[in-house]
Amino acid sequence: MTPTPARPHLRIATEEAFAPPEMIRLYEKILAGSDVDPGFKGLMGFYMSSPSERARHIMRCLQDLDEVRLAHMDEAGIDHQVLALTAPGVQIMDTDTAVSFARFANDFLADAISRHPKRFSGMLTLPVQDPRAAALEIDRGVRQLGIRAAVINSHTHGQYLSDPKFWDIFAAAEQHGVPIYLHPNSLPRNMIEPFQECGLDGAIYGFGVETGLHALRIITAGVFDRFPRLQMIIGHMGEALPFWSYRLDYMHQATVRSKRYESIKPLLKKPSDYLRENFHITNSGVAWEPAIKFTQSIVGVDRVLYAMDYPYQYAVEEVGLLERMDMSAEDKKKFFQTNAQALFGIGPL
Ligand code: 1DF
Ligand code: MN
Repeated sequence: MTPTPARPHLRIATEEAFAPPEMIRLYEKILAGSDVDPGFKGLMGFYMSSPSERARHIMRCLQDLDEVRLAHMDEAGIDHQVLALTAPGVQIMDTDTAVSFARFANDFLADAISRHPKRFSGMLTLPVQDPRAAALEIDRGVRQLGIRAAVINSHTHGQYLSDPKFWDIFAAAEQHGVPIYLHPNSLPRNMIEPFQECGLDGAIYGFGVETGLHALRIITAGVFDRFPRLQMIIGHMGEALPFWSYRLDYMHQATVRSKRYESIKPLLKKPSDYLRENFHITNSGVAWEPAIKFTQSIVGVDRVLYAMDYPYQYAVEEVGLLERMDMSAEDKKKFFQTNAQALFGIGPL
């Protein structure tokens, strides 16, 4: 194999998952209960019980924020990880548990960052079920823990952030300059069947469809007209939304003009304008030069960032593949390092 070339930039990976052992214990209780969410059972229920090598490797890596993870980062040439509590995080829990566990998980994350400040930064977990508490946790996380981004794992028990009842979260994020990473979740009960019966509900396709839908719902609900400075992040090459831009713009306008739906109202800008002005896109799971360059051409080179999706896609060879992209040294440095430093407030490393 061609060795990974030396480079004039650091590598910051921006969608990297962890799980405190205490959360795995809590998930065991949820999975032992009645009427378990089928998506949760199919996802975390699988990883927590499968004897397969992949599942056991993932469970071990998720729960380590010291030797194992740092060794893997060194092996792959990753200088710094932006950590996020793995999906579904606290969003599968009941509201009271979500509120208290989010605080625990964020303190746990802040501890790991303080043990390895050059290697880790992170995103706050939010108890979306209680939007006021989630807004307060953004405030606490920024002021007390020094964490300057947040993650939301798509829908919460089938509910979407396009509903104004959640918009206290957006108000707090905008006020604090906290970008929100809209990360996939397993599919909600009312969507999963046609995906799961053919095995396509997970990261292979279902995640992208559902998270892309969620991002679009946020756009078409007018969230960015109400919160114009709010920044969101979406992974997996924008969950294909850049590729949809032309059709989204054309059909959004046509739908508004025909007054076909109460819920599709006029927006100040075209859907693709919000992608360019309110979204950052990571290449998590997609080490593919044509898709990365196409996305840069749609949203600009300052808004496309590197991510590995450790430990779900711990693929060391992809780092070299991305280093060898035919791209200027300046743009490559933006992709691997400086866009992430600016967005997540990561200082000199
Ligand atoms: C998987 C993929 C699981 C991603 C994840 O979290 C995840 C997977 C539970 O392959 O089952 O974050 N991903 O982002 O692609
Ligand atoms: Mn992920």
